[in-house]
Amino acid sequence: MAAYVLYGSEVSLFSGKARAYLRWRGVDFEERLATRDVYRDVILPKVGWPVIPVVAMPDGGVVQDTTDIIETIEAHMPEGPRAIPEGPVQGVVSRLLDLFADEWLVIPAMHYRWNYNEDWIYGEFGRTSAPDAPPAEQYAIGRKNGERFKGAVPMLGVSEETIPGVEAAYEAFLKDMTAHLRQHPYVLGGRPSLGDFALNGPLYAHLLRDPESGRLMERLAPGVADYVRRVQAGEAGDDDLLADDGVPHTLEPVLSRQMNEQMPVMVETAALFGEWAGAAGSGSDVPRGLGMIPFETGGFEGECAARTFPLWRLQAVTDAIDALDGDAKVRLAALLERVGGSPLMEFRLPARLVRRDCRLKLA
Ligand SMILES: N[C@@H](CCC(=O)N[C@@H](CS)C(=O)NCC(=O)O)C(=O)O
Repeated sequence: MAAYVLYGSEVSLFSGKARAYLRWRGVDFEERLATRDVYRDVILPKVGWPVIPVVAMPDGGVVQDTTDIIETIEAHMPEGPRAIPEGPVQGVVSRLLDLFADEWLVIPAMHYRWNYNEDWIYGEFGRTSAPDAPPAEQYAIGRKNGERFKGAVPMLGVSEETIPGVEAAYEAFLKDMTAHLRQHPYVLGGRPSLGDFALNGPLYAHLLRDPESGRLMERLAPGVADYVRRVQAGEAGDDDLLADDGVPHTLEPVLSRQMNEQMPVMVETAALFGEWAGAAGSGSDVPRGLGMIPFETGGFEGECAARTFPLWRLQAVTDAIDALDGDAKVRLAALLERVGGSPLMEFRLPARLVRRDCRLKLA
């Protein structure tokens, strides 16, 4: 029996991130499909709410949340290359990409899935949930399960007004990544690291594997499609990360888009979180959303939910910035200035978050 079990599915964005990491790290794991029986017998009793991926550890404990999974396994396996770079500026950039991939590229990932692949994905959801049921029953089950996810699409800000912007921003991202990958096989140089696993979430399960989305990626950015496959396969890479804690210049357009588009949403969400936290006691469960806020993507304006989970990833970024010494701080400040992210050097959440029992809470 394998030491670790990944409960997940091929259709799941975050399972793809965890799987790519586990393969790259050479972790002794097996993947079990998150069927309805697995939700009932494992996920709900151990995690408390229906979510994947979940990793069962050798000691019987479970970890939910991909970045926690990566951090926990890294701590269990002290030998070998680190997923989270030891170079301090590379570490901050990795945390930024983790935030961007998980919580911003989820917008095109969900848009293309639900607006171009809807019927197909119902079948996939059904095959995951009830692998032994006949196709018509699977489709019906998939439709029912899929409603919860489809309902998240407008919350992410995808609407008639914003769809042209969502698509323009995604296509611009593909262009920037194509240019980057011509110079470097991975985001930070010659081998994968956290940012690559994070990008593999939206880019693999939704944007490459969903048929219509995959056709688009193959047509517009075959180099990105190849990269997504390499990272998903757990490829080791032939070289190390860039020397001297360097960050490739070709990554800067991606970081610029994050600063222009995602950071204003983070700042607005943080302000609402501050208001909420002012009236909530320590240890309170943080609501998943705090109302609707304006946002902009690809030059189009709309509204999206002020989702709180991204603040948890943002806190990891600012914690990494707080841990920098003088020289690294100067180097990061110069990079952030070039990408329009200088305010991040000073910006901090109005209250701290913790994650306990697989839930986000006020510290
Ligand atoms: N931050 C979590 C996100 C996990 C997540 O959103 N998983 C999706 C499937 S890819 C899910 O099960 N969502 C259910 C929900 O959020 O209610 C992680 O990194 O693991």
